[in-house]
Parts: sequence; C-alpha cells; structure tokens
Amino acid sequence: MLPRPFSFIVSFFTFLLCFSKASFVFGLDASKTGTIITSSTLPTSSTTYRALPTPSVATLGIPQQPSVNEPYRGSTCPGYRALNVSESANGLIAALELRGSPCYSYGKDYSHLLLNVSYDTVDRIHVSISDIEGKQFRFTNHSDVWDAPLYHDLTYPSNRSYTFFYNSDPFEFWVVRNTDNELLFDTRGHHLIFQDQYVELTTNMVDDYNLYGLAETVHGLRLGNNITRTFWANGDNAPLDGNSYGTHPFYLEQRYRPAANDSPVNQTGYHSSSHGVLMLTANGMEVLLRPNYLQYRMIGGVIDLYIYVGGSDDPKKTVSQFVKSIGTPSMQQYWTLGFHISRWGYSNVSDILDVRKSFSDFEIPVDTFWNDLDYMYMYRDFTVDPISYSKDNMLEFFKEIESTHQHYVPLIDAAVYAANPNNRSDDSYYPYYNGIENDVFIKNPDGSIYVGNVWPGYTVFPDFTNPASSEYWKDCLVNLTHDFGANSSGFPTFTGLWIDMNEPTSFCVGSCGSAHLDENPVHVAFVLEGETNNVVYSYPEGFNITNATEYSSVYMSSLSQFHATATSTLEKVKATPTPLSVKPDYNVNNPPYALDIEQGNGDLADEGVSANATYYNGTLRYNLFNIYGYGMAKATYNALTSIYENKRPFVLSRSTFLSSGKYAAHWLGDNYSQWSNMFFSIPGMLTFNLVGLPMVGADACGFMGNTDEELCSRWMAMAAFSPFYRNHNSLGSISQEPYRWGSVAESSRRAMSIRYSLLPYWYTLMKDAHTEGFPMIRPLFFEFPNEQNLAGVDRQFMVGDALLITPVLEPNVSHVQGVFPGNTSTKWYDWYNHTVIDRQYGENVTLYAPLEHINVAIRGGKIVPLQKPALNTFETRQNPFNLLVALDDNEYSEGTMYVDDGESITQNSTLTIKLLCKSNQLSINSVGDYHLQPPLANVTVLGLSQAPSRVLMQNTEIHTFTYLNATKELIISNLENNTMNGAFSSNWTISW
Ligand code: MIG
Repeated sequence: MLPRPFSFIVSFFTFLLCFSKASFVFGLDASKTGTIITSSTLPTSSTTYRALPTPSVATLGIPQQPSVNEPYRGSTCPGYRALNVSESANGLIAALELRGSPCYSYGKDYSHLLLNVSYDTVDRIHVSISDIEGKQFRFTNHSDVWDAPLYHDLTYPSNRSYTFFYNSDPFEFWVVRNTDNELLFDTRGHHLIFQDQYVELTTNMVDDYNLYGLAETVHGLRLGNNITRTFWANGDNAPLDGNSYGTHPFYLEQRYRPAANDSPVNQTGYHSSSHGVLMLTANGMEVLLRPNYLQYRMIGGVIDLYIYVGGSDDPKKTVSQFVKSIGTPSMQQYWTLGFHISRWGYSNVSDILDVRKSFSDFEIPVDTFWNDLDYMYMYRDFTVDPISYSKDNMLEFFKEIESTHQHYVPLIDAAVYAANPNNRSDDSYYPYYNGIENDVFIKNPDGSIYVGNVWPGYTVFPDFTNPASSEYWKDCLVNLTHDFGANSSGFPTFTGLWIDMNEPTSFCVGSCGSAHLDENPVHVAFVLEGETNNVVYSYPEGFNITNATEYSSVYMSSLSQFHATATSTLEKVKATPTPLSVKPDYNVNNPPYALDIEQGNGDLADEGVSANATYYNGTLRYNLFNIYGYGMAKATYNALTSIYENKRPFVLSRSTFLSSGKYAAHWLGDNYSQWSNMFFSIPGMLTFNLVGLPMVGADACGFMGNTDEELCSRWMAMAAFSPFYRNHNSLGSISQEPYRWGSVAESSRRAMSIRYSLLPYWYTLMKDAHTEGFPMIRPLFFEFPNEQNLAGVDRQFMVGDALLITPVLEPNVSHVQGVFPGNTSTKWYDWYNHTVIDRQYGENVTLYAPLEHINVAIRGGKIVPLQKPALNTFETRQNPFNLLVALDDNEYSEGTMYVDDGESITQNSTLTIKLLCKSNQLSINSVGDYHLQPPLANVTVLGLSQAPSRVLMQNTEIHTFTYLNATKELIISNLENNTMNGAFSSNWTISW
C-alpha cells in the first residue's frame, strides 16, 4: 500500500498547463501535419487550420469538450460525385470524387473514394466506402482478429429482396425493401464526409422512429430521437446514456403502418415491418439519433455498412438475419442456467463455505459460487492467496462442491501485474516475465511496453490480437488450475471464468508506469470501500421511509464521514504521462472530433488503455479500440477448451463486441442498489438479447451501495427470469445473499422454484438462440409486432414466446400494472392459480403483487416443458417432467423442447421433441437419440372448456385425472408408470 507521491499531482497539472498553451501554437502550424491526400489539396492559409481545436502533436491527458455539443462543422463540406459506376450481378463499384474544396471539418478530406456495394445475400446488402489508396484503417481486413459468417456466406443471389439506388452528383444512395417499397436507408440530402479522422454518414429517418439496440448503455429500450450513442469502451459504473463496457453498433428499426383491412387476427389496425443496420467498426464512433435523421460520426476507419432487410411482422426474423451474419451465441453448459451467488469481499474460503451452508440450511437453490479479486495474492492474476485461500482449504471446498455438482467461477482481470525489476528474486511473478519473454504485451508507439495502473499496481496488458498471446493465456490459466490445487489427475477447480476490467480499464493516464516499475506494488489511485473514511452509506430510494430509524443513524454516520473526507487528501492521483517519442501522422490522443465520453473529463487516455497503445503488428489501439474484451473472451474460451476437452467453456465478460456471444456471457456491470437500476436492467438485458448476446443478467439486488430488504426481494424474484441469474455485491456494501432477510429468502425460493422447473424451457430457448439467433428474453413487441402501443414497453418482458413477466419496480406498493397483449381472443393464464387474466385490449391491468410474489403469465397456445425443481440444476435434471399445456381460444397449443447432455461441445446425440395439442389430444414427436431417463409425472391442460369423461395414454386408460371447473383445467397425474423408460423416449399421445 504505497500512496503515490504528492509531487506527481503537482507535476501532472504543470504538464497539463504547458500543453494546453502549446496546443494553440502548434494548431496554427500546417507544416506539422502529415499529408494524406495530394499536396495540391492541402490548405494554404492558416485560417483553415484554426478550425482544428486540438494540437497536431501527440498529447495525452487533455480533457476535451465533446464535439457533439458544438456547432455543426460539416455544413460546408462539398460531398462527393460518383464516377465510372459499373454494375454487375454481384453489386456495384464506383469511384467517388470530392466535389469541391476540402472542408477539414475534423480532419483532412480524401479526394477520391471507392464505393463497393455488394449484394451479399438475399436479405443483406453491404455498402462499403473507403479511400481509394487504402490508407485508412479497415476493420474488415483483419479477419484474424474478428471473423464472422458475413465475410463468407456471400451468395449474390438474383432474387434479392432489396434494391440499391443512387444519385451521382452529389453522390447519395438509398436502399429499398422490394416487397413493400420501404426505404431502409436513405442518404439523400446529406453530404458524405470522408476525412482521415472523421467520417460522417447520415440517413433520413421516419417520424418518431422506433429504434433499438446500439448497445451498450443505460437507457430505456426504445432509444428515442434525442440521444447520442457513443462507442468507446469504458469501465465506469451505470453511465446513464453514456458509453459503457461494450459496443454493438447494430440497430433494429420497427415501423408500423395502418392495416388496409382489419382482420380478426389483427385488431390493432396496424401492420409492422422491421429491418436492421450494422456499421461494422471497432473505431471510436458516435451515432446521433435526431428527429428525422440518424448520423454516424466515426473518428477513423472506413464505412462498412450492412443493411438487413427483415420483413413484415417479425422482428425476431430480422434479428436472426443479423445474428447469423455475425455468429450466433454459443450453447452454455446446463448448470449456467442455475442461480449464481457472488460478492466482492469473500475474504477467505470459510466465507464461501458459510455461504454454501446457509443456502443449504435455508433451502435456497444455488449452482455456482463466485470469487472476486479476494482469492488472489495481492490482486495478481493467476495467483491464489496461500493463507486465506490455501490449497488444503480449497481442496476441501472443491471436493464438497463436486459431491453436490455445484460450481466455482473465479475472476481474472485483463491487467497483469508488472513485477518490480529491482526485486526479481522476491517478485518473480512468472506471468509477467513469461509475457515479456514471449513479447505478448501491448506496447507504446516507441516499442516499449505500455504500463497502466490497475488493482495490483502498475500493470501490463496482454495483446489478444497477437497470435502468440493464445498460448501465453492458456499457459497462465493452466497454471491457475494448479495454484488452486489441481494435480496431474486433473481435480476440477474452476469450471468457468469471469473476465473483468477488459475494456481494458486502467486507473491512470496513458502508460503511467513506464518509468516506475521499481515502485511496484503500488496501491490503486483511490481509497477502496471499507478503507478508512470510505464506508458505504447509500441505500435504495425510499429507504428513509421504509427503514426510518436505521436511516437516521446511517445519515448521521455519513455526515461525519463526509466531513472527515472533505478535509483529507482523497484526490485521485494522476501519474505523469510519458511523452511519445514517435509521432503518429495524425492525432490519436486528442482527435479533432472529440467523442462525448464518460472517461475522466472526456480524456481519451484516461481510465482505459489509451488510444496510442500499439498492438503487435503496429495497429494502434485507436483503430481497434472497442474489441479488447472480445479478444480476451475468445482467448479465454479457447484456453478453456484445451483445459476441459469438449466442454463448453463458460466465460462471463464485462466488455463485449459484436459476436462476443460466441465466446461469452455478459453481466450488465456495476449497477447501483437502486430501484431505478433494477428497472434499467430490463432494457439492458432485452437490448443484449437483440444484438446476439442473450446470456445476460444484472447484479441482482444491486452492486454499488447497500441494498435493502424490499429491493432485494423484488430483484431476486425478477432476476429469476433473466437468462443469467446472479446476485453480486461490491466490497463495502452490506451482505445481500438471499437468506439474509426472511422475505428475500421466501421470494427467492418461490421465484427459483419457477426458474428451476422451467430449465427445460430455458435450455430450449438457448438452443434457439444458438441455431437461429433468437433472443431468449424479448420485448413484448417481438411477439406482438402489430401493436403499436407496445413499441416502448420495457417494464415487462417475455421469456421466450410463452411467458410474460410483470415485475414490481418501486418500493412500498402491493400492486403492479401491466399490459397483456394480443387481440381479445388471446388468452393469458396466471402462473400460480391458472385463472384467465381478465383484460381488455390495450388495458393497463392492475395485478396484486405482495412482496414475495412476482406476476408471471402463460400465453394461451403454448406448451411449456417443466421438470420438478430441486436445489440445483443437476438434481433438477434427474426429476420427473411435467407439461403445462396452455390452450388458446381454439383449444390448440404447441411447444418444443431440446435436450442434450448439457455440457459437450460436440454432442453424440440430441433430442428435439415437438409437442402438439389439438382436438382433445396431446401428442409428442421426438427426433434424435439422446436418452432422457426421468419419466413424465403430470400434464396440466389450461383452458379446456369441458370436463373429459375419460383420459387415455396411447390405449391405456388413465384414471388419475381431475378437472377443475372453476379454472377449466385438466390435471392428469401419476403418469410415471406409463413412462418408466423416459418421458419422451417413444412417441405417445394422450387423449380425452
Ligand atoms: O473496479 O473486481 O464490474 O463486478 O466486483 C472494480 C472488483 C473491479 C468491477 C466489476 C465488479 C467487480 C469489481 N470490478
């Protein structure tokens, strides 16, 4: 724990001062800039350059005013004209020529561009615009770093579902869906700007467009037309509307149009269509959503625009087109669908063992125990603290969880401790020296190693774009299994990995540790929760009312802490940035267009490995900024496949990029224990589900700040319906395992019994996500796409197509309102009492929602496969099946169930069961040989108008059935004897 010397603070500010002055002087000097376009197009007068706000020398640590808040600079840009257009069956090629003088809005204009339109597939068109000389960084040239089906599945069909139109002078283009002439993308009226550090492309939009996606941020589901989405990976907590951990530059647009004839299936008066748009880049970018237009502003790279044609009435199909083109998410192991308990602050093995025992004492299901930084030796990756997490104790722990088929997932940070060179004998940290030897760490532009500051002190960062890093990373992780006590017989230790801080985050400006490794280990540049004067006193909204007495004492303590800290020197330390010895030909540290970022004061070099950091082949991080987390997930996934052969790796990643779902699941990061944050987790999860990363969840009960009983009860219940279900907590907050309060325990037990019984359904949803790219949880409009009033609904959500969840999202209430979509013949049944929910079309129905109860509705027409729930997923899998058959108005319903061994990458056999109920007969049709031993216990049929006189399974009469008149439900039980060889091992029918 060595505080940084105060002198650093002083020198840092002196440094800042010098450079802000210098920037003005250098800004006038045109000769200091490199040339990209021909010399004749270079500006001749210094006034042209005055417009550039930033210095043309490389600088670090300079805060910037976001350009998006400044007057628009592109209005004098002349645009381009198309020359030599040549069309073929595959697409269209043209040269684009600047139509006038360069405008230098935020960089130097290219005089000539190459337009390449490719008719990729029936429903996808690719429009690429690049500089003709190929000087700009081009993401799509780096398939070694990021590969996807969209590079390979090119068919150039003649029966394509879209048409590309253009005007030559000025060059403008638009793309139309053939079936209904919808304009999907339309640049008419907007000049293209294409400069070395600024590319701008604008499309016209319809009024009040319904746009979704563009993850990751904290916002409602429907983005609206007054938001700027910034893509620049960032590790800050819960940045409302700001740039966050991941970047997924894809949007889905849903449009409604009045229906000509109002058919009985569609009482809404509308039809809908949807399409999708992807801007494929890992560069810094802003997307401006404004009334009637949407504008891309990229600070580098080229244009690689993909338009997914989608079609009528089925947003799922549009999402599927997109997700299949980037790569569908992987199947996870079955146990990952169970409940996960975590916290930062399990300071030794006994803490975890106590937690495990309490879960069992309180009979609350749990599959997985998570370990944060606490297990490491001085926060160093790939080490295990020899005292608090000793091998002997860990071995006991691993044996125990193995006997109960539970799991353990530890955290790994992106940053690797940089050992103190003066102390090599004591500080022989192998992952550092091994990485140096194999030359796998990110560099500075001058070739020295980039050194940031994270938990263990000064740190280095593996360069996951470097092929050599995969062996290195695998070696590190294999060593970690040994540190945990794995021996040659391979005793299992962790069965998944949690990868954190992989934006990657660093707590200082630039390569701050370059000349300071001899000071390691240093304490992070701020005070940790729980350290002196940093007690967590925040509570959820309404805590002052619900817990008035406790609140008043907390308030007094927080006041005294405030006074104590106000007078102490808790300022954040910033280390001296290292000046660059190599000057890039453009300004990577303070590009002329300043992104509106969360990082300290808009400084591109702060709180993350900065833009001038350099990958092994010379690529600047500037150009591959947003893909670090993806690379780390991929390397971790690959390492795990070689540690556990043919087992699906479970990786949970904080930073993600397009197609990260192939390698990782995601949690929404550092939220607050606040009701508002519980709400925002819904749009957060729904959005990830529509960008191809469905295995997602938020830290239930909230991460930062203290939770309280009521919030935690409600959140544990709601999170039971998220694909990834984990309760995680920050270092200094009060404990929040579900057994800490009676009502939280009870509400968790109730919701978990539903979740665990639904495991066959969840697993089938995961399979659909994996094969089709479908979301596991969905906004209501995905299932009811013609109801315009559902376009913004994000306080409710659907699990698959059969279940509608209406959570309580505020304190001190016992009722909740929700809509139940579908025309008046649609039926919704209450999960618990099986009554039909009484509702009108478009009505906000008030539902009773006492503290331990979450409202779940089943949609008529769907069959949901269930299994009797147990205390973990393994036990649940051994239990008998049940079928919940929710009939629609015509007494029809259907469903599917997919099963396999739940863990292997390559399956020897699988089983897909189609379930169908019509004309008083339920039948199954199984395909595949995977054998499921558990029998069928019960079948419950909801919405059966008449009591049956007898029930037959195949030709055998079943006497164990009852019909409940009040709820019109048929319960057929004790079917085990008729299905002794497995519930679905041969096809059967049950009729009545
Ligand atoms: O700066 O490892 O989002 O889940 O508990 C905090 C400590 C670093 C951030 C993760 C959070 C984790 C925490 N980490």
